[in-house]
Amino acid sequence: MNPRFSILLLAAFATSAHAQVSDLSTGNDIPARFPATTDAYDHIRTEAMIPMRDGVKLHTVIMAPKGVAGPMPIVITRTPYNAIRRSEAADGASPRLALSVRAVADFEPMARNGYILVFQDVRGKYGSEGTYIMNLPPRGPLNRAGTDHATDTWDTVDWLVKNVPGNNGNVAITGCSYDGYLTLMALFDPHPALKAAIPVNAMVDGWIGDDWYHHGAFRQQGADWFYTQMSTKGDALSLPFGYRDLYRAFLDAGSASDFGKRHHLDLLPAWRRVIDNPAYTAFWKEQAVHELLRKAKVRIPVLTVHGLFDAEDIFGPMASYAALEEGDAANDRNSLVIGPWLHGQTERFDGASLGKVEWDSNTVRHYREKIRQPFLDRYLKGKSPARPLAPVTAFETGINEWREYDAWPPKAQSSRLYLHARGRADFSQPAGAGFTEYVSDPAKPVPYRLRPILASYSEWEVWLTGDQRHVADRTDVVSFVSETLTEPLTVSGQAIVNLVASTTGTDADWVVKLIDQYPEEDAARPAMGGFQLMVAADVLRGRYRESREEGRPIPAGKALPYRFPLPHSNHTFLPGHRVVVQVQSSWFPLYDRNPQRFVANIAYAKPGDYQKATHRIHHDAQSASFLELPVRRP
Ligand code: PG9
Repeated sequence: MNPRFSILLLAAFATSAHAQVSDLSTGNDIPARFPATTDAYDHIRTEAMIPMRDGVKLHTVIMAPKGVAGPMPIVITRTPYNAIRRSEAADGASPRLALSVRAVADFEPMARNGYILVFQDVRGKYGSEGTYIMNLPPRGPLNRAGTDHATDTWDTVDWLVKNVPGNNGNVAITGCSYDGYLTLMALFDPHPALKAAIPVNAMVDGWIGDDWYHHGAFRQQGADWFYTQMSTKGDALSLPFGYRDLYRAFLDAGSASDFGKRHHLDLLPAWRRVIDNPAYTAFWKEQAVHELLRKAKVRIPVLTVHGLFDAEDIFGPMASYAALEEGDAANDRNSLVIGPWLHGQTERFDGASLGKVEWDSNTVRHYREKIRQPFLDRYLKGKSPARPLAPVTAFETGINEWREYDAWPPKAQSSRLYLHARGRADFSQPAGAGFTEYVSDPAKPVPYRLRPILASYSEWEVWLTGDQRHVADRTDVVSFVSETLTEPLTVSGQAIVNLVASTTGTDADWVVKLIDQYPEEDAARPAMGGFQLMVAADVLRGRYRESREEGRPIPAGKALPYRFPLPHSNHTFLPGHRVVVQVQSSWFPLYDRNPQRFVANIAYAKPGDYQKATHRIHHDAQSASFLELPVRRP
């Protein structure tokens, strides 16, 4: 062997022998610095800690497309749900901006059209400094600090336009749900560079009809949101229900507060604030975003996005739109798009169908390309749209077509659909005496969707389009059904429930659903035969029938009026279909059970408070029960 070669071999052997015995515990497999492979990126991704006026720094991800000619506008999303997650592809890292922002917010058309995208963690969450207060109200009686989400947005916009290379000085803010609420918050003190806002499915009022209560009935199923969102600064914990079927999980626990205690929710200040404020007192009124917006004199163009089947914030968007509309006398700044969508649909999914119901076209793509992008291009790039955006663009379900209106709701005639004996419904007033009776037993509440009710979010979000036949034959659900329609019936706006009802108890919930019942057989869509689609539905906690501010016992046995609006709809009941009104007194476990015996706060009801009660829906000449339907003529 060549002596030189053998020396080399020896050296190699010695090195490897040495490596085998080295002390691994002194090293670190994670280097102090690792340069991510960003050369192939079509954008520049940076992270910054942006200082607010009180010194708190907010963690911000900035994604600027490369190679765009000319300065670019900025679109910000502020979130309590993790700015990093908002800016990363769900199915693996991608060098392409358009793919990266598909994860939670589908901003692909913005990426393609040369927009800088910015995602920021709100105070106290994920990478940001400071403390977190759920839905921190604007500065005022409920927030005495010198900062709020409006000032944080102002400071962020100011920093971005001064520090992000290549920006054109025009900024928009958008976001869905909580992020939509944050979008509305920015309107209270807008930076001059803030040129447009797109609140999507925004939470606006926690008591009237969004996340926490609907007309006083507590939405206890939100418990897992509190658990995940506020037990840690990130989202390290998910609520371990210990049950496959949430129906059993909540029933076995007892009241909402008993359920909360089981899972230490009583240690979370926000949970306690919500369950300890069951009436519409100053606590809720002072933070009702639509009421605050009414006074705010907003001058910024706003495009409000509403989903007709939004399981979380079905009240907020329409309420904030209506409030902003009051300040838009020229009807040129404030616009609305209403789609056949679930909560967050426009951000996360295509929109050709929802559950089993088909819409015959990709409604979300239409929104992203034909509505959102021209709106942004107009206000942030000064580009005139090919076709001006209508003040209101609304999808009409049933007919499955887009419609344009000057205002919402469009002109309609209020028509009374009366409830009659033997489960009939029609537009004629009842003549004789009568009532329909059912026994509501809190020990066997009506499930709001088909059991088992899984904790899975994807099952939850589509429930409003679920087939209502799953409860139609229960003895504690009463149905009033119209004749088969011979002509189309279009309902645009809010149906108003007018029940005259009595109970043998001293409190009761009234759940009312307006349903489109499909023909028993449908050759075009055989699987939809007899389907019951909930067009609009809601609940009123009976104790609030006279005053939202104060719950009052119901005098047992007394027929009393209960009046409340259902969420907006824009629906045509087609010939061959029937209109159905279902009434029931529980919607479990989404809403906590009304014990049907008046107690000070239902969230703290004791096992002995829950009692069966017999409820009557009256339909005689003097005490008629009906739905006022906003019927739109073609
Ligand atoms: N609906 C959720 C939420 C909004 C506001 C407060 C709390 C929860 C959301 O999806 O963000």
